Amino acid sequence: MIELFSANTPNGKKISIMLEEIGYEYKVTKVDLGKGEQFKPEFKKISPLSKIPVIIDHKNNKTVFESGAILIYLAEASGMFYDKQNRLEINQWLMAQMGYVGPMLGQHHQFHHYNPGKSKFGEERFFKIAERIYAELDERLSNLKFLSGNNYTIADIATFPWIARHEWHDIGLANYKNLTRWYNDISKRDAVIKGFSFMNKNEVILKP
Ligand SMILES: N[C@@H](CCC(=O)N[C@@H](CS)C(=O)NCC(=O)O)C(=O)O
Repeated sequence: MIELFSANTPNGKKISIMLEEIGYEYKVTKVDLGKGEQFKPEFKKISPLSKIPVIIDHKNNKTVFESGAILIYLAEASGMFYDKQNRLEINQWLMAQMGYVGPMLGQHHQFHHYNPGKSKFGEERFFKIAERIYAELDERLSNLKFLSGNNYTIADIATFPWIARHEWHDIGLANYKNLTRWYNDISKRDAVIKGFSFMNKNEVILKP
């Protein structure tokens, strides 16, 4: 049994989606970030940087933090969504999500969605970067079904919950037809629908 320490954020949703996709039994332990629960000493023991998500694999007595590392761990354990023949490609797109797509869109959320009017520079900078990310992903998907090739992988699972915040981004997802096709294909998956609403059963995936 996997215990998932999480919150209802894109990084949190990556792991609930993956757990649904691989059909593992799991239990969610909510970490209230607003209340600062991530800084509690007992949580820091399993998450040295005080961040969600974290998993404990109780069967193997293993703890894993960092969403990319968790996805790799679960993909290796289940043998799913991390094809050995295509690992170099999958790793690149997974790392691009971890080091670029997620952190940049996260900053865009901070300046554009949560704190508009506080920093013109920040708003403009991250709006432009977010636009660039949409265009780059759209281009990548112009002749590929998924980010790492023609199969759905952990790179797509990592990226999807970030694009699912498209309403906050105000970029106009529908204008990016390849990215929209990818988004709609993933949105229809039962495991994605279930994993996406892991903390709020009424939460729906917004259409482009
Ligand atoms: N690189 C980390 C980022 C995780 C992350 O930023 N988590 C946020 C929520 S989405 C968090 O726990 N923030 C609380 C804090 O930093 O105090 C991962 O992908 O796991």
